[in-house]
Amino acid sequence: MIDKNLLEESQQAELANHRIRYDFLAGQLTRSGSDVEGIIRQLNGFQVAIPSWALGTGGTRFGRYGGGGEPRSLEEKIADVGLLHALNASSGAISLHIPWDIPADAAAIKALAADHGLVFDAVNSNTFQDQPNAPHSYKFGSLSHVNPDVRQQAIAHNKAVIDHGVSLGSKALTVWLADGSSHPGQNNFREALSRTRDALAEIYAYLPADWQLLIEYKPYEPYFYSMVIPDWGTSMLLASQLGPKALSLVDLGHHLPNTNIEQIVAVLMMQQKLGGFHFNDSKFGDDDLTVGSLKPFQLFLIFNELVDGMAATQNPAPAWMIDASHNLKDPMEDLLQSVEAIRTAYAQALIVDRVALGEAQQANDPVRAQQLLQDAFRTDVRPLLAESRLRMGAALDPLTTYRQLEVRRQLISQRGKNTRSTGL
Ligand code: PSV
Ligand code: MN
Repeated sequence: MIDKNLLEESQQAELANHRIRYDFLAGQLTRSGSDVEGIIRQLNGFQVAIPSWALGTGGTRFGRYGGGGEPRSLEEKIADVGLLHALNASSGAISLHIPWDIPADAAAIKALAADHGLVFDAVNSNTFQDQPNAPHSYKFGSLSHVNPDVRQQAIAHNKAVIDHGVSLGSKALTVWLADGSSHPGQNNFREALSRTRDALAEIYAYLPADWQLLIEYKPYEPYFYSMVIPDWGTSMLLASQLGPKALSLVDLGHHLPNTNIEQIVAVLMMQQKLGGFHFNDSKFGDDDLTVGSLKPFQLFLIFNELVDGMAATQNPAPAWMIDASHNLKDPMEDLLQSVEAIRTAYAQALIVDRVALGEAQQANDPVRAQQLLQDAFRTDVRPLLAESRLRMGAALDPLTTYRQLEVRRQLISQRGKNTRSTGL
């Protein structure tokens, strides 16, 4: 846990600088019509879940280079997320992937998380890896499999994941299916999709009344010819057929290059079907790069639609999560950078002059519309984020504090150099 006195001491010198920067920005924004206190309140309430598989080092099929001090258990993963949350006051939720992280004693795990100020976000099922004692293999699919026994095994797993989630206080199940084909002719597309829909309907029927089923899509990987749920249209089709508790989940890395993701967001929200978000950044595919590191403007445009959609549609509040596995960076540093990028895009979207934008659209004035978006995107909102953290007792600059307090060195000395986390 972070010692609050040490935290305060470490940033004492920076406080005066922050004040100058914040007062200047707040003054500027107020003059141009923004409600700065309202924005800070919205930022304070914005929490991005950390997935339990993101605290360890990932790898590729060509190898893995561990970073040291990785959490060896769910308890240590919770401690790591707690640490992030203590630093940024924005990572107050954890999302479990089962069976990578099965809570043996749910009450104790829930209490431990609460000690760190954390709640449990959506639980994720895993039918893309075979489990040691499972009678059936998912090599040729899970919910779409031609064999009803395999489908039943996958359905039972999803129900068990819901049970775990209920014991932890989660309110949603995220289903990502690795089902698909790598060879033309291998699958009957229509039959694979209708088997999937029927299997999802069984899982849907098992959901508690206040739960949601979030359906993720992905165009390729692990299969390279077809995926059963390749795109948002198929995901929304399934969600619409299943019922109001089923919604689509957008993972930024699950789009082909140049896809207009912000438009997908807008349409899903218009249909009240945007249930969740997995953040990452990518150059080529599902690259799991740091959020906002390559395409910050796209991230801003996405948040522009999210903010607009949250005000203008009846879409329920989506579940936010980072979905990335880190190969080179210290995972905790990467997560701090990712959360900061998400909050930056959110804050920039909050300062867009929406009335003027609507007028520009009505007047068919693309120059003015572009100018309005650029004004917001080019505003350095970092003092707003720092102010929000300061007011919540967190760090002015989480990454600098993380390094100053030598957190990773301490984790390595407690846990060892060669620990390995469950996950990817
Ligand atoms: C699949 O690529 C995915 O985005 C799904 O959300 C999985 O649950 C997660 O990554 C981890 O494999
Ligand atoms: Mn994902």
